[in-house]
Amino acid sequence: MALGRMVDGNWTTDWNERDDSGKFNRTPTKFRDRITADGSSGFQAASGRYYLYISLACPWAHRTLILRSLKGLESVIGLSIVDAVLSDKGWFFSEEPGAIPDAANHTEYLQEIYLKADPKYTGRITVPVLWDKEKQTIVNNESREIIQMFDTEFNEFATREIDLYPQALRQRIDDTIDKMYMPVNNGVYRSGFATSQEAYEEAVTELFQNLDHWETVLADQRYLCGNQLTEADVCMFTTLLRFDSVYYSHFKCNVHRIADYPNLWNYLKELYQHPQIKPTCNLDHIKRHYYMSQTQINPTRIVPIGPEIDFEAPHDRHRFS
Ligand SMILES: N[C@@H](CCC(=O)N[C@@H](CS)C(=O)NCC(=O)O)C(=O)O
Repeated sequence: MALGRMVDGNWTTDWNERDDSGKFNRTPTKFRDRITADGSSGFQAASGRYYLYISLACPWAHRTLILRSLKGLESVIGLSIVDAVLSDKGWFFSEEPGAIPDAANHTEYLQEIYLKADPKYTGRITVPVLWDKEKQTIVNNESREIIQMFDTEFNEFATREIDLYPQALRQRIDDTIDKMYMPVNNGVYRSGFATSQEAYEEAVTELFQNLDHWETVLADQRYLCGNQLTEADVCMFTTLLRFDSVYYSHFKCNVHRIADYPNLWNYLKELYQHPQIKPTCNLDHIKRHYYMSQTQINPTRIVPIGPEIDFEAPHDRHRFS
């Protein structure tokens, strides 16, 4: 089992996103079209037209599942969930618990979707993927853009009234997501995928400086951008959820646990217990994915039993209401 990518439509396992100093450099995603409510982009919001491919393990894909759930778009946007563990041809569909086969294209491997969209595709085969059944192509494979489309362009179809990108807070939400991306969301990967001591230490130091910062922010307000849940919280949540079970040990992000930060920990429990978020969380897929797929980090593929974490324990965030 090795991480792979496509080069001109051919699968190769010579995966390498590190520079000479051992730093992990994430390659930008390639499909960046936009669905709009009025259709001016060529992709009009509609019910039944779009289909989402995700992994329950992946923090980026998890963001999109949460938005689909919070907005109540379950019957509007179709869903397939890949097997937790990567195969030697990347993500694949299975019928293991939690997984959902590909009902839109009936493929076996996610790479087939990328090749349908672009037979000469070069790049990684990542989730999330938002597929357009009408144009038979990938609209977008960048989580941050997908959550925004679900949030702002599907209001005609949403069955729950919630706005996680309110006009008055947009600049603040964008700045917050930008600010946490490198040190936190990507920071855990920069730490875990580093291949030099210097690159690792730089990433981990920045990560914990940033967690310390958000800990103080959450001492004074309920959510990252004030007292209202926004897209920024969804982006932070999916990283925090995986932290103590995976990033702390597998990615060596072990200066502190999230459970050691009173505000971050209570904030994490509050979000986990949200009735539309909890059903999207699957710690079994999360743990098996990282420990069994990233064999360059964990060659034995043994999945640790612990730690025991009680996400259901009472939280104290009501103090802000
Ligand atoms: N920038 C992308 C990142 C997506 C991403 O890296 N997904 C990972 C899983 S966490 C993936 O699919 N990796 C499989 C691979 O690279 O082979 C986003 O935010 O959507």
